Amino acid sequence: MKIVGSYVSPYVRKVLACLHLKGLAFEIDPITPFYGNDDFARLSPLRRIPVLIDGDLVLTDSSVICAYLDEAYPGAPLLPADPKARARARWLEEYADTRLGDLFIWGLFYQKFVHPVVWGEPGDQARIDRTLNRDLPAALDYLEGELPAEGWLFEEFGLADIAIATFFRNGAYVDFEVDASRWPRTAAFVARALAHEAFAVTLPFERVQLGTDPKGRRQALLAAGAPLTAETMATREPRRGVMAL
Ligand SMILES: N[C@@H](CCC(=O)N[C@@H](CS)C(=O)NCC(=O)O)C(=O)O
Repeated sequence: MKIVGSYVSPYVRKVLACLHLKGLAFEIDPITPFYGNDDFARLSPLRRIPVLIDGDLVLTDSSVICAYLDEAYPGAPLLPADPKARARARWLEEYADTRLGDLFIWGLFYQKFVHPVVWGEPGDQARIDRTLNRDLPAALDYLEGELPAEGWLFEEFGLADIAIATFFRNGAYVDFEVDASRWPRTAAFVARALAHEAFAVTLPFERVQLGTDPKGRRQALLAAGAPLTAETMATREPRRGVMAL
C-alpha cells in the first residue's frame, strides 16, 4: 500500500493513524500538494493529499480512504458497531474534515505557515483574526458539548477521535492552544488523543518534515526511519491548487 502526502497534513495524519490502528504496513511519498508533478495530478484530480494506492485501486480523500480501509481490512474496527453510534461517528468525522479543516488549515495553518513558505508572501491576516476571534471559539463551544470527559467518543479509540484531534496538531504548529479554562473537556481530550500511539509514531517524521528544507528532506526522513517510496512525485516549483487557493 502506498500513501502520497506530507506527514504534516492533518488528513494524511488521519489516514496514517488509521493504518496504525489496523496494523497495516505502507510506503509513503510525503509530498506537499502544491509541489506535485503530472503523475500526482493524474492520481489526484483535485491535486489534494492524501492519496492511497492499494494495488490497482487509487483513492483520494481521507474519509473515502478510511472507509475503504475499514471495509477491506476488518480487524480493529475504526467505527463503533451500533448504527446510531456509527452515524454519529461519521458526522463528527465530517464536521472535523469540513469545519475544523476550514478553520485550522485554511484559516490558520495555511495563512500563517504554508502561504508564506510556498508563495513567499504573508497570509490573510483578516482571515486569521476572524478564525481566532469568532469562528474557532464557536467550533470549540460545539466540541465541548460533544467530547467525553474521559476516554474516547465511543468505546474504543477510533476514526472520530482521530479525525477531530488531528487538526489540533496543525493548530499547535502555528501556536494555537485550546484555552483549558474555557474549554476544559476539549483541551483534555485533544491532549489525550494526540498522545495516543497512533499519533505518536509519526510525530518524529513530522518534526523532520518541518525542520528540513526540501532538498535534504527525503534523506533526513529516510535516516529517521520513515518508510519512503523509492520514487517521488515531487516537483521543484509550486503550482496553484485546483480548488480555491
Ligand atoms: N476532503 C479532503 C481534504 C484534503 C485536503 O484538503 N488536503 C490538503 C492538504 S492538508 C490539500 O491537499 N490541499 C491542496 C489544495 O487544496 O490545493 C480529505 O479529507 O482528504
